[in-house]
Amino acid sequence: MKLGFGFYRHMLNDDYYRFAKQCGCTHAVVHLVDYFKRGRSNSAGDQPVGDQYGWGVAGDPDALWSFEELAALKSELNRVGLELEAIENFDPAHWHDVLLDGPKKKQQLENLKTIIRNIGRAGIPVMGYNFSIAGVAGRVRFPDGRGGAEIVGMNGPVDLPMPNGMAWNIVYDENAKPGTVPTATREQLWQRLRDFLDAILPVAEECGVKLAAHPDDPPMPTVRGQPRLVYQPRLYQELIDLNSSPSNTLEFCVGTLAEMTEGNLYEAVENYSRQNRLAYVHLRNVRGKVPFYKETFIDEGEVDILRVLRILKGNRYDGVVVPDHAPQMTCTAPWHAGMAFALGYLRAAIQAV
Ligand SMILES: [Mn+2]
Repeated sequence: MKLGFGFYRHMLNDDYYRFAKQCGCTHAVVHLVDYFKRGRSNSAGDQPVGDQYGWGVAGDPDALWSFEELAALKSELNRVGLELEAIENFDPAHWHDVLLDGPKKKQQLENLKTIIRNIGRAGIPVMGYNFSIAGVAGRVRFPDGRGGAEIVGMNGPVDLPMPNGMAWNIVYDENAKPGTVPTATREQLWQRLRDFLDAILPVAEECGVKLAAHPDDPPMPTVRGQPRLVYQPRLYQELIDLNSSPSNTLEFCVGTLAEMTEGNLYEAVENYSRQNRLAYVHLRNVRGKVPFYKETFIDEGEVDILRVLRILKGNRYDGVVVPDHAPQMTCTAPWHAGMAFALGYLRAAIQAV
């Protein structure tokens, strides 16, 4: 297994590259979406949480990620000795109507194909995505992690309706007419996913790109009044069974699986890694289940991290493992310290198994 570093957009510079390398990472997972663009309550110093207004404002709908910028990013990372394993998440500017089944859906599916072709041509093996109407919404900060660390979690269901112009917890149209996004049915949502996979997977397969699905975080049946796809471990199987393409894979988030109310985490890790469907793994620790849980430091919480790694190894998983989030630590560099702690623990754990 390989240790990966998750770069948010504002971290794409030499200082962060060197920091990742110094932590022992060999691989990079890059978020090209700027989650913090004009966010009202969402600072770039931590993982994005936001409030009812979402994380911030989407990118430029006409600026599709080009081959040139992807290839330049890859060579920049290679120069410091990091492999670019995956791009994580589409920009809502590029696919809001794919999620919402809106009028621009057809054009946006074509645009996503262009992005996938560019990713493939640049030699990046994985595109991670999270097919979710409300996205990573409804989480809050708590001041009471170990030693008074600030941590993130959920403190009850959040079903306040989404305003028009918002998808995936980001505003894509600041001039949308007043009102809220109509609630989709569960069947409609699965049909939208099917349309997306049917359109994109053949292109991804042709280009040698794996399309990797993140489960719903937080894994509630509904968030902001909208249904969710993968909010129990068994629902990952339904996603896999929708399309037999080898590019139909998982961005396997162990922390999110641990927050789910049904099933057994270790059986889920065993089941999906045995099927050889994991494109890459998010690994962090957590205490509790939705709608009441808290992310914790990686060495506490309810997930036996070493047991998860042993199961992965037993099924010959040889891909990238990346801490998707880590609690901040009290010092002059809270994000760096929290991430270095998680990475050091994971590096030792990978060596130990
Ligand atoms: Mn995750």
